[in-house]
Amino acid sequence: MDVLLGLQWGDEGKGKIVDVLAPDYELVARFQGGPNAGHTLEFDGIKHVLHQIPSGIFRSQILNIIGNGVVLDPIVLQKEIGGLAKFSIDYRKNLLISKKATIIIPTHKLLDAALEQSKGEKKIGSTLKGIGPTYQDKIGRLALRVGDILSPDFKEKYQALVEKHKTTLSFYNHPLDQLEEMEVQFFEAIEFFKTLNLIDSEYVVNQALAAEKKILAEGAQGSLLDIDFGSYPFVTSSSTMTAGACTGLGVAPSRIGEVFGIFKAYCTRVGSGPFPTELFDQTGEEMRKEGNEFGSTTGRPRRCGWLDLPALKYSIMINGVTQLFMMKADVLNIFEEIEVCTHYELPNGEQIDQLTFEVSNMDVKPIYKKMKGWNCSLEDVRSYDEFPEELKAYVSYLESELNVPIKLVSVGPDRVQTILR
Ligand code: 2SA
Ligand code: MG
Repeated sequence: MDVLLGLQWGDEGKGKIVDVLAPDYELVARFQGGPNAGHTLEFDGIKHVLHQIPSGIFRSQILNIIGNGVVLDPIVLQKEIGGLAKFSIDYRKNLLISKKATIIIPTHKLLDAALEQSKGEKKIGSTLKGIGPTYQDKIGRLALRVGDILSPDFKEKYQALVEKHKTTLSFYNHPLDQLEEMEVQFFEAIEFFKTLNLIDSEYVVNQALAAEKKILAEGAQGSLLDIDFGSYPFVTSSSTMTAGACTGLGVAPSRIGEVFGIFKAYCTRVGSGPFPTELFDQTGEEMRKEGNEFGSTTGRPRRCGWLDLPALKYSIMINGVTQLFMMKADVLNIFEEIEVCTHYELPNGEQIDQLTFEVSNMDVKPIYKKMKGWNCSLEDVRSYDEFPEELKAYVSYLESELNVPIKLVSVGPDRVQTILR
């Protein structure tokens, strides 16, 4: 099984790459996260954003699996499937959902909002999709799972959990007036959910591996948002790294093949938390505009900054990345000079290139290497040979620093603007 991951804070362009790689695979599986994800695919002049459904869904020969590690919102799923109607996709055949995936219930979303509000200035900047509270219940051994919806006492189990949530919500003085309407939608969605293909996905995945079928595990969010290795507490609540693909699908570590690490030629982040190379000036503003950096789930403007090598090296290390894919190089076309952060300077003047515990908890000053920009359009570039010298120099420099080959450079949103090396 190959794994595809974002190496930064999400939005690296994973959706586009899954779409490019998909023809080589028979199965595409999501292993963590849920409706907080926004994977954008563009083809035949159509732009489509997927949240919970794996990005292989537009290819009829691919089986798409939502694995046990995912937290699933039935209301969002019903809407998402509804949005696929115009593509005539046989989702009852091509979309399989693990009975062991966890269900997001309406009060999880209220709790997400209540917890964020209670944090004031220190809020995580969550997508308010109920991700944190749902994973909390999963680890706390309280959650409802997809398989539970088929049991006759589902409503009682649901009600017991809601009562617990209500106690917490009342502690935070959080209003419950939307709950009734949300519950009507939720139970409607549950009826629809029952008609879907609910399976024990670990068997399907391992049988496919035994039959030498090619599987692609599609990560969501990014390594710097990982619950263990991200900039805690400003992280998401799942394991966004290669190891998460093992637990989130029930696949042994020895079955992992290639690990594709996706990164943008610069950095973005939505939500709060440290971001050493963040630009607060005109340059950052231009990056956001040129890269159309707005959240695909929430529409929030993304924070923008130069590429951060210590962070990228860290993500490559914890994931065992074997191939790098660099996205959105064309966004840097507008700059005469490009900067890359090579080290962080600590308040005591020391320079380091590691993401230590301390670094995530203090203001560090990025030390930059300046490089000449290519400062021209890449629109018609179709091969590496046609790259301007400055872009070739950028790619070679990164490769020499990262010690992993950059196998693909994306120079635009279209499939043909994806250059293999
Ligand atoms: P959550 O909702 O509990 O997972 O939020 C916790 C942190 O994780 C960040 N996060 C994301 N960062 C980038 N992209 C994400 N998906 C959407 C997108 C986000 C959007 O593709 O654009 O539309 O705003 C994503 N999901 C979670 C989040 O910002 C918090 O910092
Ligand atoms: Mg996204």
